[in-house]
Amino acid sequence: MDLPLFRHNRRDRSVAFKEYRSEGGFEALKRAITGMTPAEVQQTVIDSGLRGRGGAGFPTGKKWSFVPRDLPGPRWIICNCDEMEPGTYKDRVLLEHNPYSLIEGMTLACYALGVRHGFIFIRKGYEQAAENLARAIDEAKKEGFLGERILGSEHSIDIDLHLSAGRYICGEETALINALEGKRPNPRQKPPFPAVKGLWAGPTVVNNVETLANIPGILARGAAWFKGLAMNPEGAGSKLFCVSGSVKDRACVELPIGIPLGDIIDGPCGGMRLGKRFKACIPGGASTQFLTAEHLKVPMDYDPVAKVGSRLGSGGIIVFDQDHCLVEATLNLITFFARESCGWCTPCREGLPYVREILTRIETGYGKEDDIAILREHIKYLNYSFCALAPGAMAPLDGLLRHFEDEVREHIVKKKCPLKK
Ligand code: L3W
Repeated sequence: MDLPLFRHNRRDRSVAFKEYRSEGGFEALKRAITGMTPAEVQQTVIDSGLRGRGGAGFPTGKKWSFVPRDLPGPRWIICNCDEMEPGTYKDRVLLEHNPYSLIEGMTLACYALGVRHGFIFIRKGYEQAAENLARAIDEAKKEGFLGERILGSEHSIDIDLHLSAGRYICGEETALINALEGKRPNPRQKPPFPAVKGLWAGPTVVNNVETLANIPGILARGAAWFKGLAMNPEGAGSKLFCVSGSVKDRACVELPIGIPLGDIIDGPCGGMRLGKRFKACIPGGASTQFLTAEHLKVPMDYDPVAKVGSRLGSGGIIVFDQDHCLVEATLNLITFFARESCGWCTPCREGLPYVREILTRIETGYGKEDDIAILREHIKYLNYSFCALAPGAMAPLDGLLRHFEDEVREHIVKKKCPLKK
């Protein structure tokens, strides 16, 4: 199947500018700038059904339409490349193979929204991706696809690369905006949403790398083509799934939206490792609820996954087998979130270390029967935090208690982890 995101990829190196061009790269931008109005570009994205690929799945065209057009002063686009969600490495793979789709997609987004200046906020440590992007920006500028008077038109667009200071919270869109302004990266109150009041108080669209990298394909081949890529009738496009854990081949693969979960594991991932049995997986990065063997036929699209109590999230699938203790796995994730809390609000700052403490005592054989009820209460309390970090952290715990309460209770009754000798 001709899927758009990895189609220019070479096996073990980044595609070159010339190669990208000769395979049709930057043609969508050329056509848009010379023959489409910004409103037409935006309408095509709305019609395509593209949803945000960073985790929340918010409709991209709809987000763009929140940007007020009549306000004086600049508006901004930020590409969120602060990929730090445990289990998620898709944006890194995408950019290490091909930085051009993002640059072209971001330039198209700037054109559609009347933005003069865009920023790519990239995770510290993504050196190869950052190097590729810096080179791609230079090349695009030299060839007239970026910078002053693009392709001789009256449109000028610049893109800057900004290295994150390296904390998970910087990926939360409003914390990211604070970081970019040189402030401490605490999240801001929403509303106002960034689309209305964001960077330096101007309207700001924050989109994920994969989201923006999809725009050239949508403009080149049309909204109907994009919709038709999905395997389920209500879906649209392809999705990058980055799989880790107990599968034979851990890989980042591009597949149609709506492909059943089990087909990802048994297809490109070669099935389970060492003849192990599938026990559960986290479908979309650490802040999503566990899915179990009964969910292997669920189409991997936003609404079907939400219907079974989880989220498609970022597409970072972590697979567990029968020998994995899911109390320990959840504890591992909670430890990450407790460390990365910015400490701004009390439920998150105090609640996450407490949940970590309870899970530690359950895992090490010191759990008490009422710990399960206390954990359940905390899932409720931590949903009243300032931003999505704490509710996200509660997602795997919620899944653990929903699907594996017996395993948690067994730890408490046996006063040890039943999976450890
Ligand atoms: C204008 C409205 N804009 C919503 C915008 C909002 C944002 C987007 C989604 O967190 C999730 C989080 C992680 N007017 C609007 C509006 N918007 N209503 O739509 O908003 P929201 O609040 O649903 O999500 P969020 O706060 O952006 C994103 C989850 O993704 N996640 C995280 C993955 C992290 C990575 C990474 O490290 N790169 O991928 C995975 O599942 O937990 O729930 O732009 O402004 N009325």
